[in-house]
Amino acid sequence: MDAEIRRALARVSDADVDAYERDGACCLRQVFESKWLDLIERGIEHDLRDPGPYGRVQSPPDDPGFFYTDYYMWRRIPELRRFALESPAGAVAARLMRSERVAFFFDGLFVKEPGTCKASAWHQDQVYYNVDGEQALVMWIPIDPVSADASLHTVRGAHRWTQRFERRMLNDGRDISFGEDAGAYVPVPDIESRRDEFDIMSFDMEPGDVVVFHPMMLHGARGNPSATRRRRALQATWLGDDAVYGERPGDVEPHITGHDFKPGDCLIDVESVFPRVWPRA
Ligand SMILES: O=C(O)CCC(=O)C(=O)O
Repeated sequence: MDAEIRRALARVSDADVDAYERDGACCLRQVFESKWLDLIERGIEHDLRDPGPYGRVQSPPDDPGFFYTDYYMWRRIPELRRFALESPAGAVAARLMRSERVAFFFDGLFVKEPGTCKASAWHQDQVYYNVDGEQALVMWIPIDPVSADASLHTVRGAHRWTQRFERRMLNDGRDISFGEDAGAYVPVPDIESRRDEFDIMSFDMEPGDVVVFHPMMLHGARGNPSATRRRRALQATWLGDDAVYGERPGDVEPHITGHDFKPGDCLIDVESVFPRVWPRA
């Protein structure tokens, strides 16, 4: 195992793995060294200059700031492809998921410029895409210092709740479930106006820190109240041994393309769609 991977894995204690399993999320400190943060920053700026087909402005025109998202950047942007395939992130994901093998699924971008009011509504990620199974993991990687108020918020233990919450577009709140199974989704509780009823976790974070969370976790984020500081975060999602194709009613985001999967098919066996990042070749 190379020294860089050893250093990253040394940042993940047994207590972190237990917290991830028990709470559904935890914050790991100083996992990514500056060379990876520089690469991510260059990749993010590349995407902002040259948005991809999934790039979207999420804030309304009268928002004093600017909120932009994108996904599947790794397919177009060499810096983000390199981070996905070559950084120690895959090894860290393997340890947290206790998975023998890890494949990369997709990346996402969440940029909130200073003064942005638009929030990221509370949601679960896994209901948006065709992945079932326990061994999937999301990393939220800010490249700017971010206060707990403006960073990612998760509800402790919500990955074990049985509900699947309604899937809505971030910019206009449109429900994207339809068809006969659409009724399986229930409204997201109004967490913002009843925050003290929920056990909400959030962290002051520095570049290099990462929040890892299970994709069934209920999570969201406020705007960026800072007058001067940008809030740029890369999201990276990884799949482990038990991740299989699952059906969803209506629209999905992101779409899985490049292979005709059937429900129950093991995803990480298909390396042309989900590049294997752990163990290293
Ligand atoms: O950064 C944000 O505002 C939201 C992030 C998020 O929802 C995600 O990573 O799935």
